[in-house]
Amino acid sequence: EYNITRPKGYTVSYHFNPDMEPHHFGLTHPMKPFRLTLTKSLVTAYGMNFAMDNYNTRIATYEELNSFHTSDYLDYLHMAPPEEMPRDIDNPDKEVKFNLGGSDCPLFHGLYDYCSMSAGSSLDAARKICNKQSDIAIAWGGGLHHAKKSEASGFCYINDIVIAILQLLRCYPRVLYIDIDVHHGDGVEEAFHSTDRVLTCSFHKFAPEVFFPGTGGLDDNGPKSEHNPGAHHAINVPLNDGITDEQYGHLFQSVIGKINEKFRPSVIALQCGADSLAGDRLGRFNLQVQGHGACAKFCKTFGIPMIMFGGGGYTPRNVARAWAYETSVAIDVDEKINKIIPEHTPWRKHFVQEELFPSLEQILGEPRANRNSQKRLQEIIQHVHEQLRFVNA
Ligand code: ZLS
Ligand code: CA
Ligand code: ZN
Repeated sequence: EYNITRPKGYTVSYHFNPDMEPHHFGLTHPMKPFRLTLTKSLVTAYGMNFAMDNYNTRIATYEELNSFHTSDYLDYLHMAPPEEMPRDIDNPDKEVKFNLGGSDCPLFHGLYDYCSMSAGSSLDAARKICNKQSDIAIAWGGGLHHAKKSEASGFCYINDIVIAILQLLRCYPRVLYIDIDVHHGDGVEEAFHSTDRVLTCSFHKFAPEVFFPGTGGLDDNGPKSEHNPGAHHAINVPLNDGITDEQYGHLFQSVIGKINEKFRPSVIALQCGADSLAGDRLGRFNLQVQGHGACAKFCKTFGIPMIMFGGGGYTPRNVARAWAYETSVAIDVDEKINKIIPEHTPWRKHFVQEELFPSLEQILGEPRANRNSQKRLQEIIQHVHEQLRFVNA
């Protein structure tokens, strides 16, 4: 309908597992797997599927999960019965193993399958990049950046990103990991803190004590020891509430532009957590779909292969719009879609009829007060540029 055709000269693949959607973290839990189906529907509604290779992904095997996670942890994740949940509530003192079964990382029916599906999508995407069948591979079901090798954390049980990057490292010398989720990408940063073959860079809201996970300060650049090749290969961009498209875009381009110059990555892994959008249930920023998508657009200008993962995102209709828009960036039809997506959403008609608001060009809702001064943002850029003096490809 919108005349969406394949991009010229490169291939984009979309990796999706429809069986993730029926999984539930619990009624009140902010993580809603149906946002993945919502995204896929929007992508298909615009005909974008005709411009990509579409794969229904397989589940990751135990051995594949074991490439990062310990057997102890995986065995417990596999066996832990959700039936134990009521007992936990009766006995709040009962120890929670591997941080499983609390309110952030509940045990639910089919948990292990759900995790294997998420990791399977990301791993399939990485393999397509490795064997050059794809130049941009999209896995919105992945992006679960907090999981540690023996611990669940912040809605994340299996770190599909780490597993996918380990796959990329088999075929490429250097991987640049970029994380635009509103939370710090601590699990990925930690997993690669002793190698100079992966440089991680997270942009996030930073307020230790009050905002999860509390790590990722400006001076956190990886363990600084003489013998650690990974020193200086963690870059963190700590931000305050209310940052705008304009500020974020400037920051992103100067930080990532410089990293690209110094580190010379062979491939990019971009975590597109959509909780950095305005109006997110957990987030604090004021990014619009266009500003969020501009990050993917800028990364694409480097002309190297790229995986795009999902991640956070707790206002499902906005998550779907952002990831559908970013899919359009990948296949180079964002100019066409740009005009359509922001205004033409399945909810527009309803909202207009109800006269709730006349246009969906902007994510509506009370914008948050912007607590990011130009001076502070300039200091951040300065610090990052200084850090990068120690990084050489
Ligand atoms: O990056 O802030 C925390 C930890 C707590 C406070 C909340 N309580 C429930 C547990 C202890 C210190 N956790 C964060 C985790 C954020 C994870 C982001 C993941 C990602 O986007 C990648 C996917 C947090 N923030 C908000 C909540 N948890 C939260 C909000 C509402 C609820 C409902 C379900 C559960 C309990 C009530 C819950 C958690
Ligand atoms: Ca982040
Ligand atoms: Zn997040």
